Amino acid sequence: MLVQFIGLGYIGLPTAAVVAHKGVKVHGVNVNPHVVETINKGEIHIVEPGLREVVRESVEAGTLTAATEPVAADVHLVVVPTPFKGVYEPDISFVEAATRKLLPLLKDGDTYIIESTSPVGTTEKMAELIFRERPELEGRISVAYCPERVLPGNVLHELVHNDRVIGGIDEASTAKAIEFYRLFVEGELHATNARTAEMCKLTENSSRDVQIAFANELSLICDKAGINVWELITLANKHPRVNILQPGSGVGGHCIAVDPWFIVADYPKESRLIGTARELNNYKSFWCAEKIRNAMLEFELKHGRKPLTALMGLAFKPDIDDLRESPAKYIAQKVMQSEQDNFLVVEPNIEEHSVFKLTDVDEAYERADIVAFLVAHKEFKALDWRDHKVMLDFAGVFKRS
Ligand code: SAJ
Repeated sequence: MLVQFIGLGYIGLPTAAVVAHKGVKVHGVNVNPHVVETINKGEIHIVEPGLREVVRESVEAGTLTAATEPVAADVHLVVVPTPFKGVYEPDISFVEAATRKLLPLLKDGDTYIIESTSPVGTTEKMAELIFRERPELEGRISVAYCPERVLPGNVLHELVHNDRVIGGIDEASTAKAIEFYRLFVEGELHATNARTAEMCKLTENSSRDVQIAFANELSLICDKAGINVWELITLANKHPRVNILQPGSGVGGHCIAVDPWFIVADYPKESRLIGTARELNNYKSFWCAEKIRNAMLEFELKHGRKPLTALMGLAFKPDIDDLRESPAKYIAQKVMQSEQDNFLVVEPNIEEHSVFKLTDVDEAYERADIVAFLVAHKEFKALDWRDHKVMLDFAGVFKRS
C-alpha cells in the first residue's frame, strides 16, 4: 500500500511521519522544493517536539519520501492550508488545486480524504469535481473528510490518541477511510457523513472561541466593576456545573481565531453568537492596547516624563515560539507605532525577531515603569510582583488584578 500526503506542513508532515513510522510506505508532496529537500535529508522545517526523530527514522527506513509532484497511490490525503480571501471568506483554492493534481492519478479502489479545515460542503464539491472529470470512477473510489484535532506542541501524542470523526460522501467511503485511520489511531473512530465531519471541526474551535469570549467579556465587566476577574472565575468554577475558561489579551493562532469565520461566512444570519464572540475576542486585544496607551499617558502626566514600558510576550499562547496570528504581537505593533524607544519587548521563546528588538526578561522587568503581561509564559510566572510599577496583567500571570 502507498499513502500519499498532499501538503507537508504542521499537520501533514507529522501525520505522514507517524504513518511511515508504522512501516507503511508514504509519499509526501509539497510545492516548496526546499521543504522536500529538507525532509528527504531526514530533517524538518517546522518546530514540533519529537517530530525530528520520527521523520529521521522513517526516512532512514525508506518508508517516507518527499517530492514536489504527486504519484499514483492507494490513499490520498489532502492536508493543505485553507486561508481567508476577501473579508473572512474561506479560500479552498489550495484544496481544489491539490485535487486537480490528483485527478489524472486516481484509479479504481483509491481512497481520497480531505483533512484541511474546510467550509461545509467542500468534500461534496471535490467529489463532484472528481466525478465530472473522471466519470468512470463514480462509485469506484472512496471520498471522505476527517479533520485533524491536534494541539500544537503535543501533536505526536494527540495524532495517535485523540478520537477522530470520519465522514464519507457515502457509507462505503466512510468505512474505507476508517480502515485507513485504524492503521495508526488508537483513539475511537467515529463514523458520520462528510458535511457533519466538516461542521464538527468548525464547531469544536467555535465552541472554544465562544467560551473564551465569555471569559473576556467578564474581564471587561470586572475591570469597570473593580472586581478581580481571576478570583471571580475561580469561585464561579467551584459550582459543579460551571466551567469558565480564562480571559487573556485576545485569541490567536491559525485555528480558533479563523475557523468560526468559516461558519459565519456561509450562515451569517444564523451564527450571531459565533460572530459576536469572534468580534469580542478581537476587541479584547484592541482594549488591551488602549489600556497600555492610557497608562502611559497617565504616567507622563503624573511624573512629567515618558515612561519605559515592557511588553511581556509576543507568542499567541503560553510557552510556545509561534507568533502567527498572535494578539500579543498585534498589541505590540499597535502601541509601539513611532515610539520604539519607549518600549522593551520580551519574548523568551525566540532568539530574535525581524521587527522587534528583544530584551531579556529580567532586564526589562527591572528597567520598566509600566509592565504589560500579554502572554502567561512560565518565565513571567517566576517573577515577583512589583508594587511600585504600573502592572497590567492581561494574561493572568499573577492573577492579582
Ligand atoms: N486562550 C485563552 N483562554 C483560554 C484558552 C485559550 O485566551 O482559556 C487563547 C490562547 O492564548 C490562544 C488561543 O486562545 O491565543 C487558542 O489557543 P488554544 O490552546 O485554545 O488552541 P490552539 O489554537 O493551539 O489549538 C486549537 C485546539 N482546538 C480546541 O481545543 C477545540 C486544537 O485541538 C485544534 O486541533 C487546533 O485548534 C486546530 O488545529 O484547529
